Amino acid sequence: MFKNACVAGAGKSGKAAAALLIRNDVNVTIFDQNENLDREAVRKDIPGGEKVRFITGALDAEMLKDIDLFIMSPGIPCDADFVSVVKNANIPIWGEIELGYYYASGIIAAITGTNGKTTTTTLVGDIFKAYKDDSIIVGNIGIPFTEYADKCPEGTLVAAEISSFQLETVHTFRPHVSAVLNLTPDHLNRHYTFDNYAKIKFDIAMNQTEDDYIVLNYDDPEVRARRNLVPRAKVIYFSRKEELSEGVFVKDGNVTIKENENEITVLPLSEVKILGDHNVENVLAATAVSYYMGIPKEIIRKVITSFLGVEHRIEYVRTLNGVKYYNDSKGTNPDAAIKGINAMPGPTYLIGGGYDKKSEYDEWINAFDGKVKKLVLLGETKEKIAETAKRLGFTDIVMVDSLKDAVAFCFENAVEGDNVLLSPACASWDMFKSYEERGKLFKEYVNEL
Ligand code: UMA
Repeated sequence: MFKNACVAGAGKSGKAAAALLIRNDVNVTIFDQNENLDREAVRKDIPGGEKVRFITGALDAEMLKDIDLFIMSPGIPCDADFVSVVKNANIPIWGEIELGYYYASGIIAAITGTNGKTTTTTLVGDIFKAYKDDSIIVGNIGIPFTEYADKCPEGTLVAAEISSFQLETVHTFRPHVSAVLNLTPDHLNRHYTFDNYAKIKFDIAMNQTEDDYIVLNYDDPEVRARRNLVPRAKVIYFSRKEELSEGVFVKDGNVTIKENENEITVLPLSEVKILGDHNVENVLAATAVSYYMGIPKEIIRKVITSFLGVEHRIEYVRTLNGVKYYNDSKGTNPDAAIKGINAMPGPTYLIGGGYDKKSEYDEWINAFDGKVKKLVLLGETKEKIAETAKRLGFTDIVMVDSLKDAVAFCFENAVEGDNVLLSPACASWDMFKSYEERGKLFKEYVNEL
């Protein structure tokens, strides 16, 4: 048992971790590199927070005296300068997911991949809730695992969205069913190489045993090529394009499970309301994860066919003067943004740009496919995206200083039949707290027009 823990990062993840530790009689110190951290505001957000000790700015060995556990928030890179101080003091370093797992008694389905995590996790969580109403949806989706981990009764079904950042600091975390939905380059400023990023994603399976399952995308060559990174779990493939000898796929327009020569028809794709090929993949993955978590197919069908999608993912906002506005703020990397533009039915004013994750934008721009009337750019990456676009022969570009200006420009110029899509291909952290804040502001500006 731990006595004195230090939690690095006073965001959502750190505050929930601190609260769980306090509930379990552990003394908590919060460390945050932001010297101007509003300690009182943080205290208020944590039940029992009046007891929390704070360290801000830099960390030294003396400050860690008596600390026997160090919790890292996902946004802090594992090679941050202060981490060597913690390592030299021989203090175990866990992430918030590992901490939640240590205190949890649920059965976990953990979903990772570059894109589709939020939609798939929401679908899986909704299916769990329809089966057992005390089920929970947690993780990178914006609800820390530690908020619920130690409060759940034995056997609670947990749908967890897990990011590569969170997987860097798990040690014993063992989901019963895991999933890697797809792999395209993302977060390379943190993970340096695509191969390194992909390996971290497969760490979701590192503690799974022969009794567990991992759901993998058969159609994604980068995922399939890494099948050997799964040490023990049984691999269940899903495919949108091929009928598999075993796994989950589309046959005669139906989502179908094939297991030990048995074919089970789950639902007709024609009844699915969320649009696009990427959503067919999310439906197949959610079916596979839920089925191997033991949920009956009738429940899987009922939930999937009534699902209308998640906020900030190609979310319809309103129609004004015949122009349709869509919020795809969760398009935080080029691959996700390609899905956004692919889903547009016609000419589009595309708002892009944001925090620089060292991504390349060529494939995104090549996917414009004659649909983009104007590319409206803002944020840290606007010059880089503009240079790439011009090199590829796309010159219909406008630079703006704010999201509000971007919305105003689109409103003034778009004509009946056009679409306005916020799908930035970048994270939000240069100008906003989160992609949620960016998406909410976009909707606010659009609704004020
Ligand atoms: N901080 C430091 N040093 C750093 C970085 C941050 O001290 O180097 C401090 C900041 O001053 C701040 C706190 O840490 O006080 C912020 O911590 P955080 O960045 O981990 O953010 P949280 O609010 O705790 O949110 C985190 C996840 N954020 C990140 O991974 C960046 C949220 O994922 C997640 O929903 C939440 O925990 C609950 O689990 C967001 C995300 O953008 C949605 N994820 C990335 C993505 O989806 O691409 C991976």
